[in-house]
Amino acid sequence: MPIKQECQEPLADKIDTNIISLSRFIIEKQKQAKNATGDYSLVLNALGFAFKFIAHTVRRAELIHLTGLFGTSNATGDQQKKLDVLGDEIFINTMASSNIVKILVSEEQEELIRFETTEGTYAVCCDPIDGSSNIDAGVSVGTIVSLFKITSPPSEPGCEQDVLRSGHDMVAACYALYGASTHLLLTLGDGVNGFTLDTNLGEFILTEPDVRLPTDHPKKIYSVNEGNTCYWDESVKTFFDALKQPQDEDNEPYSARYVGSMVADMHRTVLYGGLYAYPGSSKSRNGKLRLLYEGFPMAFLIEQAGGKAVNDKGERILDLVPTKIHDKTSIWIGSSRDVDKYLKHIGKL
Ligand code: FDP
Repeated sequence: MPIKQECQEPLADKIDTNIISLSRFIIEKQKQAKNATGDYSLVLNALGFAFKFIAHTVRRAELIHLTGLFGTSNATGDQQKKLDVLGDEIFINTMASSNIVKILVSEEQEELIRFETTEGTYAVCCDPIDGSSNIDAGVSVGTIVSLFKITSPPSEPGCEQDVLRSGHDMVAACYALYGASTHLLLTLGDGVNGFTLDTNLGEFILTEPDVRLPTDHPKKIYSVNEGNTCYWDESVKTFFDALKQPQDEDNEPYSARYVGSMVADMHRTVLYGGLYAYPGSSKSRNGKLRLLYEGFPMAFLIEQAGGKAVNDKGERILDLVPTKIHDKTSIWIGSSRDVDKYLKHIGKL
């Protein structure tokens, strides 16, 4: 049957029938882990489902009247959008039904949520819809998550101490970016892997294995809200002024890029390299970003991809320990070369 054979060859060339879905990736990781109980896989699968649900909702937001304000403020004082509230609800229900998550910290909830579970051994900290002030303009938003294993027995009720821990205690971190496609960047502490949501298959597919920040991207980028310049310390102002001048390495100044949606700015930083910063200012000494569900997970991902993350004082973000669940941190994060420039500027290198 020569005709059949002619069809098969080109098709086999184009379509990869041995793709790695997020579910397969998780199962393979579980097989590699000694004494795995399957709990970790359950919680990662629950997160994957929450991202798919939010992606689906964000895509339809305008059609189902989910744009605009909800009319309330969240735990951190920001005006809540309708999508913020829905994203939060999706997270609460998905984590509760996993039966393996004991504690949820959400940007949208003042107090941590304790789930009724006898098997819960994980704490999830999340910003369900980060960058939500951009939603109505159709700009990419994202979800950011840090995951901790709880050390107290499942029978004991969860408490704040289960998450008020050093960033080194995280067992996983990830973000989902709802852009032209939905991307998921995940670290389990052994590198970073990137997945893209195939909406027809309903699966995240591994598209960027072993992500590393580039060291040779043609553009050097800094990313910061320069509208805050008048509130910055002199040292921050002089640092960014210097980046706008030709640099020693190539005689070219840096380019500025700022979406104002942290996940979008970080995804660009992962792909193109560069420096993202949200420094402290006279308005807010610790900047704006939250340590538990913005600073920690982004620092874990960036370090695992070969970069660095520090605060204004040059302290490593992962060394910090929050004292309250919604603590803020200043942040300088991205390519090692660029974070090192800041560390040299403040005399810490
Ligand atoms: P948003 O308030 O829209 O949710 O931490 C939240 C965040 O967005 C980040 O995603 C974003 O990078 C930052 O705030 C933007 O803050 P500015 O508007 O002050 O630049």
